[in-house]
Amino acid sequence: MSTTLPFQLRRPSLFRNQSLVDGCWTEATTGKRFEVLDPGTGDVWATAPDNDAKDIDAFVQAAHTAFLAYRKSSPLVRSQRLQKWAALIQDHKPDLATIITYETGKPIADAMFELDYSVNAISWFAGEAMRIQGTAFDSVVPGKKALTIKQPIGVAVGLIPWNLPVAMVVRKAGAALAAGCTMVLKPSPETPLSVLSLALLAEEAGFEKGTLNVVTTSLDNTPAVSEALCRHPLVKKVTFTGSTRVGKLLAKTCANGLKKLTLELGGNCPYIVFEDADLNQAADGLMGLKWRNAGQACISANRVYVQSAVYDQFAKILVERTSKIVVGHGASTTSTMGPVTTPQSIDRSERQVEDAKKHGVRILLGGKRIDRPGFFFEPTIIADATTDMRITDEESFAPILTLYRFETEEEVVQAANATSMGLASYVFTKNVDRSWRLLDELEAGMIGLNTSAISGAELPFGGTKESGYGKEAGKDVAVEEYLVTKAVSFVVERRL
Ligand SMILES: *[C@@H]1O[C@H](CO)[C@@H](O)[C@H](O)[C@H]1NC(C)=O
Ligand SMILES: *[C@@H]1O[C@H](CO)[C@@H](O)[C@H](O)[C@H]1NC(C)=O
Ligand SMILES: CC(=O)N[C@H]1CO[C@H](CO)[C@@H](O)[C@@H]1O
Repeated sequence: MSTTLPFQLRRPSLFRNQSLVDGCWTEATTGKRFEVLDPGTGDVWATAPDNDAKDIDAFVQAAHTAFLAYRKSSPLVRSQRLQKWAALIQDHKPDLATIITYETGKPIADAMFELDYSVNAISWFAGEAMRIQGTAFDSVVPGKKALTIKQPIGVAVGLIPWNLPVAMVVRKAGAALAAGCTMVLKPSPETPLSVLSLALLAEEAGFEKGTLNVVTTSLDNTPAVSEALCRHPLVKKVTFTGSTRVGKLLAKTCANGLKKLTLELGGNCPYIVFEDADLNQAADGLMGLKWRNAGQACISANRVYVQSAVYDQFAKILVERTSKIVVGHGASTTSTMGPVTTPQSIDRSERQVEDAKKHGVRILLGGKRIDRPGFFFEPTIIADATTDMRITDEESFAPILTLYRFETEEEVVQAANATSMGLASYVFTKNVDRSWRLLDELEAGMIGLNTSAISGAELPFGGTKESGYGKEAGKDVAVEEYLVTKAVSFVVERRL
C-alpha cells in the first residue's frame, strides 16, 4: 500500500483511519490493522484498526457515560445538532462521495444519491427529536389519572452494511440520537472509512464525546466483535442491516439479554408489470432500481414478472436501455455502473448464471465477469426464468435482472409471495381495482405502486417474514425503536 490516498480530498483532514472511542481516535489494543480494497482495481488503498472482542468494553463504557448526560439534553439541542450534522454532510458531499466510491465501488453519482438521501433523513429526524411525547388521560378507575412518559432506552449498537454505509448509519443514528440514545457503530470491514468521516462530522456538529463511537474490525473478527457488543450488559438496543442468516444468529445472541432488536434483512423482491402498465414508466423504475449500486440493495428487484402480452416488448426496452450502461471505475465520470463490492459477489453471480443456464433460460445480455482488475460483472438480463432455479430463492445482490413470464393476476400473486422474504414489492398497472387488491395480497413490508422509489425518511422502512422486524424510518415508529414507555398511575382527589 502506498502512503498517499489514491484521490485528493478538498479537505484532507476529513479522512480518518482510526477508531473513535470517547472522542479519541485510537488503534486496536493489539495494534493490528486490516486492509480496505478498492473494488474498482482490487488494490489495497487504506487500513483501519482491527479491534477484537476485548476492545469492546471501552466503546460501550464511553457510550454509557455519554448517555447519562445526553439522555437529559433538551430535545431542541438534539434537533439543532442533527440539523448541523446534516448541513456538514451537505457541505462535504464531494469528499464523502469520493470515499464511498473507493470503498464500495459505486459511481460518484450513486454515492451522491446516497448522500442526498442521508441529508434528508437526518433533517427529518431532527424534526422528530422535538415531537417525542407521552400522554396524560383519565383512568377507567375513578379517582385515578394515567400517564405515559417516553424515555431513551440506553446505549444502542448499530451494525452497518457495506452497500449503503452512510445512509444506513444515518437511518440508525438519526433515530437513536433524536431519541436521546448514544451509540456504538460497527461498520462493515469493506467500508469503515466513510463511517469514520461521518462520525468526525457528528463531533463537529456538537455531539459530545462518547455520543457516537465507531469500532472498526476485520471480517475475521466481525462475528466475535458483534457478539461481544450484543452481550454487553450496558447495551440496550441492537439494530442490524444485513443477511437473514446473520440476522438469525444475532436474534439468538440478543435473546440471552432480551435486547431490543431491529432487523433489516434480505429482500428477494418481486417487480410485477401488468399488460396495462405504462411500460416506459415500469422500465424507468427498474433501470434505476436494478442497476444502482450494481444491484446491491436489499430492496432491489430480484424477480421481474411480466405479463405475457407485453413480455417481449418489455424485454426489448430493457435490453436497449441496459446496453447503454457504461461499466467502469466508480470515480470515472463516464461510468454509469461500477464493480460489485466483494469478490464473493462475482463468484455467486457466476454460480447463479450457470445454474440458470441449466434450466434453459435465454441470456439476453451479459452473463459473465469482466476480464479486468477489480470485481466487475456484466449487467445481465436473463429471460424465461423458472421457479426452480437458484436465483428465484436466492437474492442475486448483483447486476442480474431476471424475467419471468406470467398469465394471470392470481398466478403472479402466488409466485410473488412464494418466498421466505417479505421486504418490498413493486406493481405497475393502470387498473385501480387491481392496485387495491395487490396492496392487500402481496406479502411485503413496503409496496411501490407505479414507482420503484419506495424509500424515504417519512415512510416506515422494514419487512415482514424473514426480511426481519422493526422499522427504520417513518413518523413515530422509527424513533419509538429507541424509546421505552413508562406508565405512571397516580391517585387524585375524588370529587363528587
Ligand atoms: C492510516 O493510519 C495508519 C496509522 O494510524 C498509517 O500508517 C496509514 O498510512 C494511514 N493511511 C491510510 C490510507 O490508511
Ligand atoms: C399508474 O401510473 C400510470 C402512469 O403514470 C397512471 O396512468 C395510472 O393511473 C397509475 N395507476 C394507478 C392505479 O394509480
Ligand atoms: C393473499 C394471498 O394470496 N396470499 C398468498 C401469497 O402467496 C403465498 C404463497 O404462494 C400464499 O400462501 C398466500 O396465500
